[in-house]
Amino acid sequence: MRIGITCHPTAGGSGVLATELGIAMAERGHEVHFVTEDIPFRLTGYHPNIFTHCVDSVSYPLFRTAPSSLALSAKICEVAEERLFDVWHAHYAIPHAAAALFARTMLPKERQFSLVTTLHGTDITLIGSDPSFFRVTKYAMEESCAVTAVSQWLAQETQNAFSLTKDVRVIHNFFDERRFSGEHQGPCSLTNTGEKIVMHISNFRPVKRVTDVVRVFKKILEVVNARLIMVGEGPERMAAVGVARQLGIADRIQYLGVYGQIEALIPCADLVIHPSEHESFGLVPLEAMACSVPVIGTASGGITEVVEDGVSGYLCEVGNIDHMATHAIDLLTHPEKAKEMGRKGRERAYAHFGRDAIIDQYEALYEEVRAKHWKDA
Ligand code: GMT
Repeated sequence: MRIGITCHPTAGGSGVLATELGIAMAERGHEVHFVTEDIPFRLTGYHPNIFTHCVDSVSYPLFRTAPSSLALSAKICEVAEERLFDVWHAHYAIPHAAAALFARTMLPKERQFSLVTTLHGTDITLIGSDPSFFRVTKYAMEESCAVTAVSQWLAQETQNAFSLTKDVRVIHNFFDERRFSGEHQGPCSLTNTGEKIVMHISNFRPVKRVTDVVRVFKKILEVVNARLIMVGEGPERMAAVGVARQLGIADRIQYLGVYGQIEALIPCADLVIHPSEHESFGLVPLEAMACSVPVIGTASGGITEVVEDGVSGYLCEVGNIDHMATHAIDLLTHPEKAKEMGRKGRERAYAHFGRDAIIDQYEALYEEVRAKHWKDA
C-alpha cells in the first residue's frame, strides 16, 4: 500500500507513535510518505520506503499567524497528485484530520484516498472540545473513513463530547521492543554514587503538572539520597525551576532538554514519575515499563489501561503529592519490591503493547478502509 502520514514533528507522544508506525509499515514493505511541518524528531537515519515532504510556510504582514493548516492541505494535495495513495493517516484531529480532509476534497475523485484519523488526547479533551474548533473536529471525524483512539477512555470521552454517528475503534499505543530492550541497570553516569534516580519525561505542558514532580521530589529527598532527571522542554519548565528554587532543591535536579534516544536514559532510572492531570494513554509510562522501571502516575484517563495500580507501579489521585511521595519512597527504599514491580511492568508491556500485534491492527484497518473505498468508488 501507499500510505501518507501527517503528524506533529515535535517531541510528543502523538508524533512518536506516528513515526514508529510509519517506520514499522515501511519495514513491512509499504511505501510511507510523511507530510509534516518538519522532519519528525524520532525519524532519524535512513529507512527504505520512507519519504518526507515538509510543508512550506509563508508569512505575510497581513497574517497575524501564517495559515499553516492550509499550506498543509496544499502539500498533501501536491503529494497525492504525484502518486496514488491508498490511505492517509492523520494523527491528532486538529489540524491534521481537517487538513487531510480538505486536501481529499480538493483532489479529483480518482486520486482521493481513504482517511484514517487517530485521536491522541488533547486533540479531543482540550483543543477539539473548545467551541472554536468543536464543529471542525466533529466534521473531520464524521468524514474520516475510520477513527481510532489510543485508549478506551479516550474513545468514550470522544463519544461523550461529540456523539459521533460512527464507532471510535481502540488501538492502543505500542513500543518498539528493539529500542526499549534495556532493563533497569542501577547506578549510571547520570548520578553520583549512592544517589537514586527519579526521572520525569514530558513536553512540560500544564497538563503534565511538572511542578508536582518537583514537590514530590522534595518529599523524597527528606528520606532518600536522590537526583531528579527532567527530560524534555516546554512552557512549564520555568515554573518547575522556580518551585525547585523556592524549595531549596534546585541543585538536586538536572534538566537534560529534549532527548531523542530516551531508551538510553530510562534504564538508568529507579522510578519514573508521571503526575499528569489526565493522560489519554501514557507512552512514557509504557516505555518505562518496557525497561522494567516502576511508574508513579495518576489514575487519570487511559493511563489506567497501561499501568496496573499496585502491580507495575502506583496510580494516585491527581495532585496528591503526599500519596505519590509515600509510594515513591517505599519503592526507592525497597529495591526488591521495585525490581518485582519493574519485572511485572515489563511483562505487561511485552504481553499487551508489543509492536507487531498493534501494527497488525493498523494494517488490517488500512486494508479494510482501502477495500471499502474501491468498492464504493
Ligand atoms: O494530547 C497530547 O497531549 C499530545 C500528545 C503528544 O503529542 O504528546 O500526547 C497524547 O498522545 C500520546 C500518544 O498517543 C499519549 O501517550 C498521551 O497520553 C497523550 N497526552 C495526553 O493525553 C495529555
